[in-house]
Amino acid sequence: MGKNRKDEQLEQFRVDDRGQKLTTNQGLRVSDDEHSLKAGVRGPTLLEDFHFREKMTHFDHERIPERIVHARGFAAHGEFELYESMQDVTRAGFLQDPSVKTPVFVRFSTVAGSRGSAETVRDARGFSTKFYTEEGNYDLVGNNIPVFFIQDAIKFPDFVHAVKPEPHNEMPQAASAHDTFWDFVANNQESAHMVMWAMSDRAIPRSYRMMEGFGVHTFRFINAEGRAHFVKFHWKPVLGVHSLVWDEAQKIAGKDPDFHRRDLWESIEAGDFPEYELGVQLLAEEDEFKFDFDILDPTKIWPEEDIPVRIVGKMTLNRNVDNVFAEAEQVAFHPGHVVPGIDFSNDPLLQGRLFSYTDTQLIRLGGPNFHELPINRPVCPFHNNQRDGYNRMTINKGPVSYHKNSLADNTPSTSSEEEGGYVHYQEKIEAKKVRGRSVSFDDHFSQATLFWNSMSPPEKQHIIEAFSFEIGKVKSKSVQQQAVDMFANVDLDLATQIADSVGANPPLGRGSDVTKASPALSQENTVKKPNTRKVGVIVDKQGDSVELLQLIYSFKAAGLKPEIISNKLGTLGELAIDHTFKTADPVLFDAIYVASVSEDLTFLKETGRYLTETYNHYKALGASSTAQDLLIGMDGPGVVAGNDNERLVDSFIHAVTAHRHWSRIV
Ligand code: HDE
Repeated sequence: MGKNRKDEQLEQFRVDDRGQKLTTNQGLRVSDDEHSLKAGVRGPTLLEDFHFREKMTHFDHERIPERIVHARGFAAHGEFELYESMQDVTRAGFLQDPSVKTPVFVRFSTVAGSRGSAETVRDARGFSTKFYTEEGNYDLVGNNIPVFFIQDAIKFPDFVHAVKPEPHNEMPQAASAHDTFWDFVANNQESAHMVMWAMSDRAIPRSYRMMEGFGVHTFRFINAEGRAHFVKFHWKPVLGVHSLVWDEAQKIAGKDPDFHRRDLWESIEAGDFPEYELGVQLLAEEDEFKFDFDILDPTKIWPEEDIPVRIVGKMTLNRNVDNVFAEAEQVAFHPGHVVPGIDFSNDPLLQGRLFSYTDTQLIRLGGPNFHELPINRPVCPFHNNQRDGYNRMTINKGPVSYHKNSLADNTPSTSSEEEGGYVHYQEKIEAKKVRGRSVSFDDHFSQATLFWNSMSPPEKQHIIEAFSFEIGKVKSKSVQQQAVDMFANVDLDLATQIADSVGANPPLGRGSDVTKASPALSQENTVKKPNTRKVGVIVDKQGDSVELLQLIYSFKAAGLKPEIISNKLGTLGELAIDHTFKTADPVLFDAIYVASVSEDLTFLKETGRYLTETYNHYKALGASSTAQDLLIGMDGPGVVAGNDNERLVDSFIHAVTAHRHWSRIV
């Protein structure tokens, strides 16, 4: 893999300490790093021990404030390439020439949990992309859900206070299943649409590699002639959109709290590079008012069936970070980092974000020079008259640090639009200064119902169960009832089932008249591929090693990722056993295949546990001829056994590709 411009730039900051002499930060060689300087080996430590003081002081300052939201995240490097020039709609340099590859850095995150929280919690996921373009950094700071909880940025602190752990006891961590969140929801009903997504399978993704990304807001594209289009951004994962089941997600939170970063890291290390296609929905300016929703309202989608998604390029994540803190933690995204040809709309949520992100970096990264950190530096030159501040790294030469000047020939100089200078889109505005919201933002429920209508029966069932879980955890009966009554506006049957489950009164409200659906919203219609699916292969260490080798080969040839599980580590023929029953767990696999069994009772019990759990999570199960009896009683689709091992392997791969077998009765 060749180095792109960002890799080359980062290279000068990389340090490999291996094989080097230990020194202080001043470069002084250290003779002893085991003992502090003392007055006698049993005596007190001396203040003059500068080495101890420097080491300890640095350690004491190793933490920076975590992000107030999206604290738990992980990131990777990659590249973006364009399929076709987009010059018809935007003059953005990186969207002109399909032969140009733009380096990117992408950070995925959960929203509510703190930096050490589990990754598989029910939550939206952040999906932030920094494009290092020749015209400066462009940040697309999105989520895996295309709408948001609120319509005006001024409500963001309230929303975040409500979803975060409750302040009196700091519980629960990384969870919305508590009173203040649902109290906020019921009393701020613009949240209805996003809550539907948050209660759906979208909020428990199987992998960062298998979720969509959305810019959420309406942005603007402007072409070289100055013509503008409204635009919504989409990332579509090449592997399709897939989710965990809730029971599994909760168990993984304990078995492997790093599940999503491990998945991303391992895939990239293995060369299975995550890929996402970039899609845009475009709307001519004159069509702004043609819809039954306001295109500036961030609680609304543009249904793909009405405004098609034009697929314009692909992003490939092909390199893991060298250092999580230096890169994933210090990266500073900002929806206001734009390039010529991309501009904002008046979405009041977006407008507030344009303030918040720099403000948050000032406290988080300790001052105004965070753009100098290696991960944040543009790959193009940057020059201005900003000076000084904490941790300034650039050494600006000369006496001039002001504009306009004559001493430096009035440089750095501004650029005309033709020379690449950013010119804001000249939108005409005639308005009164008011605190208020347009009445066109008032319909909070139609698209929530559209989402509900678009779900397949199992997806609907999961939503009912998620609501029942979340509202069931709420202690206040009043809040429970308010939430039930609110969702009667989305669907009466949904609300009635939640009420029944949480012991609330049957909902007030008459349901919805909306019958429209958007099939693109259902995960049932997503791409399904076997690639990179993790299969736990259970073997008895006395089993047939040649048969196992053949099996593993067939699985790998189909794109699956087999890992071998037995009661003890060691080898079977030339294959290493990857896990014991205890070091792995069925929830960590997409499917289980029993290749051979032993008579040992513990072995049989553990295999039974693996199979039952996998069956209950609707995942594929397989057993070769000698092990097929273990599947007795596990009926329904996705369970494959038999005597013809070759056919069996094919049917098993087919069963894994289906992702889940919802029609199973568990
Ligand atoms: Fe953010 N958001 N946000 N947000 N957001 C932050 O910026 C904020 C919103 C999103 O991986 C913070 O650097 C306000 C929508 C992502 O580093 C902060 C509002 C969407 C990330 C902030 C929103 C997002 C953040 C905290 C309402 C989806 C993680 C740390 C107006 C389109 C970026 C930071 C990363 C992070 C403010 C709403 C996505 C506080 C005020 C809508 C993916 O500045």
